[in-house]
Amino acid sequence: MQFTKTEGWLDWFPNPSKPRFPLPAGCVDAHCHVFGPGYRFPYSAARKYTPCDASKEQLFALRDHLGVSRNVIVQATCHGDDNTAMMDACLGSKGLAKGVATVKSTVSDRQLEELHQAGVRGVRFNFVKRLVDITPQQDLLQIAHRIAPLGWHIVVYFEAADLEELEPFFSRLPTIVVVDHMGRPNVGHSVEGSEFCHFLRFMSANEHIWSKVSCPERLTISGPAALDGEPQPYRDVVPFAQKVVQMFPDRVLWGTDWPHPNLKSHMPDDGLLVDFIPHIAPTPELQQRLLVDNPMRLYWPEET
Ligand code: 0GY
Repeated sequence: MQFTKTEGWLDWFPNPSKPRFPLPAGCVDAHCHVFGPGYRFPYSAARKYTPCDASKEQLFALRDHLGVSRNVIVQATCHGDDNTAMMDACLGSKGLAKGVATVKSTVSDRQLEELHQAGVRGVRFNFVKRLVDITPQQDLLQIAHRIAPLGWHIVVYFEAADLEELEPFFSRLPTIVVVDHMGRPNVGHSVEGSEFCHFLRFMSANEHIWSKVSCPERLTISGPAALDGEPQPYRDVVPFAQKVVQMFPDRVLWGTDWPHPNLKSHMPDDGLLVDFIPHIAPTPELQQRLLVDNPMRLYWPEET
């Protein structure tokens, strides 16, 4: 089947720079995707966008280029609840990739077992209205109680404005809950402003909430800046991510978000996304927790 990607949607950065920041041994890219290829793994009929193909081979080549050791491949909405492309990538990774799936409440025990065997260790609940039709919370709770005994966790994606409404639901979830991209703060506001303070209070009050300090390319207003120009890549996002790492060093994850779905303004150089890390996690101890210890505890606990 042939698919044509959504108009205006950029292809990923073709020749990422070699990062200046040397990643620690065992670094995990805890948020990335595979898309198709569409002729092998067709995109969902209910999708809100059509991506460019991004295969497991291309993801693994990027992993090696950046000096990353392992990947967590997150099911993206364009594949709906058909997890086969993500599972195929995990199974083809020689144990170096785990997955986060999307399932319906009607998923069978056997399907959950197959997902587990492929390397899935979490499910994603997406509340971003431009990406999905919203699933009733009752269905999500049912899923949460089905996957908890498997030792899985839940990844949630939402916009900052929706936190207040969703907070009681998140607080009731029976597993670790990982928030994508710090709950998408408006980095044009102050890091001390009410919106971001709300997010920090939410994390402080709920020890089962973790956060990915990812996606500066999605959150930035100032832009990436050139390698030799601005010394801090994505400088307007730095104070936000730095604060989350500093306050919750054992509950943070980092990821590239390759191949960066839905970006229309600029496509990030993935090398620069690595060079963002020492600005948000300034010490080797913080870097080790963010990039190795925390994701290993969540996705490869048998090795820790
Ligand atoms: C991301 C961000 C986006 C898309 C998806 O599943 C998805 O389609 O997550 C987005 O458009 O903000 O984390 O990949």
